Amino acid sequence: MHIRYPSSCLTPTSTSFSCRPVRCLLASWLLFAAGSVAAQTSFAVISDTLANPDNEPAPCHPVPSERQVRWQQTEFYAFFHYGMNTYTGLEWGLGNEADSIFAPTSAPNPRQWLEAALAAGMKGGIAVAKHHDGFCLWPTSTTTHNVTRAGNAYGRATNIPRDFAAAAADLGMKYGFYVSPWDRNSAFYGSDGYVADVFLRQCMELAGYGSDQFEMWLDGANGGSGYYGGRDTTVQVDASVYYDVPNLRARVHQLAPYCVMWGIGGEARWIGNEEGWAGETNWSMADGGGARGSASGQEHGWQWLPGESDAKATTGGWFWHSGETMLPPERLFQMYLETVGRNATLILNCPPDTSGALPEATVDGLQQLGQLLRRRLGTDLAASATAVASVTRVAGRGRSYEAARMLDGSGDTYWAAPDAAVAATVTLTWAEPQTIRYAMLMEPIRKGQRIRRFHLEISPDGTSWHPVADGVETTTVGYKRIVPLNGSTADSYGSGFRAKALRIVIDDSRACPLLSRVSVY
Ligand code: FUL
Repeated sequence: MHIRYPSSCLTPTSTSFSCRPVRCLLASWLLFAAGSVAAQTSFAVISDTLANPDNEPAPCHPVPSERQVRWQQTEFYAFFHYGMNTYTGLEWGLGNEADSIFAPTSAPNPRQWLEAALAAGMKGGIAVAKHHDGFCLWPTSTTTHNVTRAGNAYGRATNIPRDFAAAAADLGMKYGFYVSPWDRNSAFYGSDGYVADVFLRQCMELAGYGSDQFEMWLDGANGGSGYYGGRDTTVQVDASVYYDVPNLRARVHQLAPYCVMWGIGGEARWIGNEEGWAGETNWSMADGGGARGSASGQEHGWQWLPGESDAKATTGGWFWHSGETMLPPERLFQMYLETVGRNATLILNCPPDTSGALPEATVDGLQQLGQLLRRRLGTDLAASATAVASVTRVAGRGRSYEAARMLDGSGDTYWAAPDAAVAATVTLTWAEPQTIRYAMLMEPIRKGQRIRRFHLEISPDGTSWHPVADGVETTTVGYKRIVPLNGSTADSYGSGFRAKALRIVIDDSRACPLLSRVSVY
């Protein structure tokens, strides 16, 4: 048997079979004593000895925090840019806007925003609570530049964080807030007082709107010209130290333990473009710099820093502008494939208009997107297939790793190869040929991101094989990878392929490969 030992996943805390000298000696002795045919059985014996009764594979570091795992599971969510700019037509307010300009023509309706997002298949949303202009969409104690001094009664009764959190809870959706570190209104911006007495307190007030929020967006746009309480000047800060991020993160997490601090918060990274695409190769690791952005991450990055792709669903800016239209559902579907389908999350911006609600065309467009997603990715043909793997890890006492674990609908169970394998093949076979268009793969990321190269093959009859997904960079998998079998995300529906079987060939992995789910559509 040809054994290749993975090098990058062995850790001091590893409790499974590993290359550390003592374990290797013990393993060799056991293998010798039991004879070569008992090699796999002796894994179970060893793992009992080493207090790994489930024979779990060792994590391949770095690994995500529980907070980052839950965040990644949100996958697809909405971005709602609404605020002072909605009423000035600007994208970046200067900070000198009179409070009275904020005057919604009816009561802002975050529930309507989230209902539309839900119809598109999104699992949550992030609402702007304060943009760079500094106007706060809740009655904050940190500045008078807030809704309590708005231009009409609808404005003065507005409390976006309160109503957004309540609507999300009602609809079973996740929620979070965008709070701009850069504040072009604040007289204190640039001083330590701004960080401690304004910005930190604003974040704490927002965290207080719900301990279950999943993300706080801490934008990377920082410093420049502004009103700054009448100073009308330019203020530059060094964002890497100015905001006292470690303290900010710790304080917010006391109130909202599963709230990922995005961007300068250092727990998730900008994907590096605002066009709705991630790299086909996309590692969830990087060497820091969450706000700087990277479409592909870094295989050898020291930190778990997963990518989020922010994109606009409309033709205008982030805020609503008269005359803008929705992008076609096909284009949004393509964005979905190129972000969620490439190990990133997608935050799709849908701006409410001056009434405080999403325009009808946006609601319609989101509904059509939801229909496309359901029609194309809603029926998992893998459910009626049988799965066989070329190699399978020996079961532990309370956990098994056979290929069927990829099809059981649970993200917690997974197929696993033995420690010594970094390549393997998994084959799905149907009783009758199926028409298939996409393959979806998921790694159980709690164990780290492992697969570095794979390819896909189909068989019309179960005996002859040919490659599919021509031209697709089938490298990383990560939390989720969706591969269009005709090779195109732009024209991915097509007539499909008739297949009696689909073979996933894992060519190389940082550590023994694991798959928690395979779906076929
Ligand atoms: C950027 C901001 O400057 C834009 O106005 C917008 O909010 C976008 C999502 O992030 O950095």
